[in-house]
Amino acid sequence: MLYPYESNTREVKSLDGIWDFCPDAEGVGEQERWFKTGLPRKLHMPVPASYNDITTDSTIRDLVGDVWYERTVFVPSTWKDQRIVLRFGSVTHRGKVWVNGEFLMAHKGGYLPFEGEISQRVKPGEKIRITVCVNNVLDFQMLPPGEIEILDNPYRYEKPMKVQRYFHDFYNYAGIHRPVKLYSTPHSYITDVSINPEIQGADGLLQYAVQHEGSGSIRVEVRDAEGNLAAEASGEQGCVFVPQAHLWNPGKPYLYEFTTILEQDGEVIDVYHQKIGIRTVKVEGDRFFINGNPFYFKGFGKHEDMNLKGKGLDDVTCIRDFNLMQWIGANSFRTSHYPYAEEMLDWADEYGFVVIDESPAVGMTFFNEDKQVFVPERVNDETKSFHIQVMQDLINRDKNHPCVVMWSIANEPSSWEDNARPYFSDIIDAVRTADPHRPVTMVSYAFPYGPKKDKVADLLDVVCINKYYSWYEDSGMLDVIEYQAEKELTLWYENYHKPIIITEYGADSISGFHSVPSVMFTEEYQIEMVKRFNKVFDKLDFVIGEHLWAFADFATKQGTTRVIGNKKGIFTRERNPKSIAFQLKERWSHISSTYKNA
Ligand code: BDP
Repeated sequence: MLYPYESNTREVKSLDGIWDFCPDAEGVGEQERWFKTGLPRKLHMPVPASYNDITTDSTIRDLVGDVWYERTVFVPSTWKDQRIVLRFGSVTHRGKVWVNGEFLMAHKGGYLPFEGEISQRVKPGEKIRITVCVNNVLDFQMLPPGEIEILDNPYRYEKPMKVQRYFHDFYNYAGIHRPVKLYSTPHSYITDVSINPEIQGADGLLQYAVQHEGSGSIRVEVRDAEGNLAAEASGEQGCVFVPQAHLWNPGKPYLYEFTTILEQDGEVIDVYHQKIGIRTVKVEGDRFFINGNPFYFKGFGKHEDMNLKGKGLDDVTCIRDFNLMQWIGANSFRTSHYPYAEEMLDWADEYGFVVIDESPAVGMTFFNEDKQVFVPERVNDETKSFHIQVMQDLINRDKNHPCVVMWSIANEPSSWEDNARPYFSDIIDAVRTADPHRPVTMVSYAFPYGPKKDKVADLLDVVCINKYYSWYEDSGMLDVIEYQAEKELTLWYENYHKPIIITEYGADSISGFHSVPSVMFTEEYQIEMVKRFNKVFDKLDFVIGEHLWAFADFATKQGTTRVIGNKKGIFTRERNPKSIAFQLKERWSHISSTYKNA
């Protein structure tokens, strides 16, 4: 799905701002036709943002079920004879949308965009009422999965209580998380553009394919960063040859503008501009190559997470994060554990950050041998079809971003279960069909068996491992790290002969907690742990990357192991450095992006 960028044939109106909001814990809104009557209660709710931390009402923060948003806006009077589209960047986890009381569309899945045409329902120059019902329930057919439990033990509860259980370690924020846009296109319009770059000597070759509605012919233009025409071609698909191409390199990005033009009888009908980069990715032997150079991943697993805004897209945090990642000398991050906002990937393209783009398949494990996940009553064929759909939508959304170098199909599933293999092998096949050009990975924890019982790793291009020696296992015993890390990573390599990225390692540290000798939760323990892991990475040639867990502290559900959230951040939730940040900055200043260049 194309991002709604403006052009001289397309206009965009932002619907971000304060919407009316009404909780509906009992789920009566649809039956009572709130989309016709208007919301019975009108609280103020900013969009984009999670609704959880905005009010002071715990029944809103902890609500399991529906909430409603509503807003009236003018459709610009200049949009006569235009196709008009309403688009949501993400609604977490399910959204239903009505326009002027009439049902428009429904979407499942909290981290990808959806849109609907409303040209036939609205009149330019008039006001429209948009009503959205948002549902935050997680079940085993959703990504991430979850389970509703009814607590009805009369000895403990006065009346039955509904609670949302989930098995991932970040707060189940919900709401309209990403920008809402109304946009116009001509009635004949460009629907999709796919671009795959190749490098031939000093030149770039862009294989492209365009889809459009309505008649007309296609022409494409490629302009350099100064706006000079670098190449052009005609036809719905073909190759554009860019002589003496500037490459998009990690830390040294160069972006071209790729313009797609739909014309008829010499008249321009529709124009779509997007930025693209010329770069290649390939995994060969023990190396991950970007533009033919071996790449070493230095960076983080991140979260979309901020005080008050929760998972709402926040430009301030977004740009601050890129500045901090540059300051510390990182070159990459993983969109743990779900697809991030499209705007964030645009910035990664601009800043030259390399991205591992992850699906929302997280928490598909109980870390327990006896309780299986991949069984008909839990993660089943219906989940798999949805998972495949999510991967296809994700690839379709992000395929043209040079920053995206690899797809991650899941984080820490029970990959030792027999049924995990057919499940993930179908997903991997679907990903490879949708994008034959990028490698595929899955992030493993491999609890409790290491590589021996893993049923999926041999199907992947890169093995990604999360490890917490001296934290969750052997807590407080820093001395075990080097022995255990070297042993287990070597075992993974000997089993699969694939390059390995450590996609998570880290310790909670509460900013301001200190001790000598170090103890868990102090800033010193976090530093010592990381140093010991690093010694092993430096020794093992097949380790091609290190991503700390996590970039910043973040919110989680409440529990005895979390003190107001997960504190494994290298930065605090407010984006200030902990002591470990200076240690990493020093280390990474000596490690180039092509470190371990064989
Ligand atoms: C890993 C998970 C990550 C958690 C982390 C932790 O991938 O989502 O936040 O553990 O416990 O296993 O800090």
